[in-house]
Amino acid sequence: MTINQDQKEKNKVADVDSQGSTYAQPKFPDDFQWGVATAAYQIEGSPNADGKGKSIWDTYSHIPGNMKNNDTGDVAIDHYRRYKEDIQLMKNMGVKAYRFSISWPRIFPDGDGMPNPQGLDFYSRLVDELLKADIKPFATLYHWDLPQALQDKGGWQSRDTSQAFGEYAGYIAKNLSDRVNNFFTINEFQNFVDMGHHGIDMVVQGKPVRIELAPGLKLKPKELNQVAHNAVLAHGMAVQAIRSNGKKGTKVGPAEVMFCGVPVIDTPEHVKAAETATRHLNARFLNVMQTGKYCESYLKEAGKDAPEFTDEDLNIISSPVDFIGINVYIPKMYVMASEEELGYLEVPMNVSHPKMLSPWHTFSPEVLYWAARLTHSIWNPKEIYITENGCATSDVVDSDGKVFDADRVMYLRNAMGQLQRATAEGVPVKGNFVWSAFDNLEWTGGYGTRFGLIHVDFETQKRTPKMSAAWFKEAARCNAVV
Ligand code: BGP
Repeated sequence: MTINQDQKEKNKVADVDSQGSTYAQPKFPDDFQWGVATAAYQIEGSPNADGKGKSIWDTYSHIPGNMKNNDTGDVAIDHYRRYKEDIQLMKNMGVKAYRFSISWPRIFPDGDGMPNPQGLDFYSRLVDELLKADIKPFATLYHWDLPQALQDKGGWQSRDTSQAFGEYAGYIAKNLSDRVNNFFTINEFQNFVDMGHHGIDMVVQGKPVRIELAPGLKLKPKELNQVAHNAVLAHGMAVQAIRSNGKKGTKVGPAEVMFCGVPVIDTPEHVKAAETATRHLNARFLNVMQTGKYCESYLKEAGKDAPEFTDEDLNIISSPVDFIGINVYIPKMYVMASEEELGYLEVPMNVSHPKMLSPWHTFSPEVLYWAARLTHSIWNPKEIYITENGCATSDVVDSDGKVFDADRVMYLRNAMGQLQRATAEGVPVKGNFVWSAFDNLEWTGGYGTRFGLIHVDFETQKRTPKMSAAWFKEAARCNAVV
């Protein structure tokens, strides 16, 4: 991109965020957290450093054909070694809260048994550095990098994995809860269960898209439902372990990808239809975690393929949480009221529906409002966090070394506007974590899909804050949509 001198002057706005906006914007509540999110495998690199064990992603990404361009997380953005510089960049961008994930096989190289003190030490140093930068740490315990040793013993098909996860969670709480006050158990149950253990075929704007994650299995329906059950059981065991090992006042909750039905029109009958759809869409995960029951419609639909479970399992799964974290990118569907048995009808999405860069990513900022509002009305948690939202755009570094991602700014402004609307109506949303702080390895999409507020040159590891980072800084400073 080349720009002339005049435009350059105007574009200075990307650098002069410190001057501040002058008009009144709708504010978020005073205690609202302006955060960014990342995940261990997507940024850390150093897969064998300091006694780390192998994860299923180390295995999966090295199988030719699994990843775009055969990319792997071996180097990623080298965050394991550059974490201090990265925290400084976040501080400069006005970040107040950081959601990162802990790599289970760094802590327990074999998944269970003997912990690896050097693995813990990395996260301990990371947390200290964050606190020094006045950034609040929010740690996710599982962002998909299962120790390969546990996969070899049956992975999430085995309830021993749920048990091992509980023990790992307790160990982390014991060692980090003196400085980390908030823990998310598992990231996106629906996605790692279904995409990792069956794969998903979607039709997006008329085109077929297949999405798969490690370990890349294709299980039968009953086995898949059992994996889902073992995942929520692991969550419940982790909640209990954090309660008994963590410092008093330590908070915990899930970080689930919210499958949200957005009502076509905000009228009572369509909103009711959206609630019914949303409850049903989250039956295996959020709904059972919050209610301690698998809903009838799910059990009926699953029939003989329903998971095996006990009442005691349901008690563990529904151990009380302090908040619900939801990752919100797209509505699962638009719905309207219907006389049919389900009580709702899916409204087809036009091919002309606007979208962002990723094939699955329709631009539907109103889902932020509805996901928050429906989480509140259906499950009524004390607090809600948006644990991820953001978009990939086709960023380029221009000849002046700048990245003008006006479309990401547009996306964030609209999404945050919708979230502000929810907080103004009294929905207890306590914070938002933009996905992502940095461009990174976007799973099977490799390094081609840039979600960061900070651009990363994957050859040189040079970091460049994008225009959206300046927008974020100003919005966080004003605690408003700017
Ligand atoms: C979420 C994951 C993130 C991140 C994000 C971007 O599902 O929790 O880790 O990757 O999606 O989407 P993607 O990389 O799948 O395009």
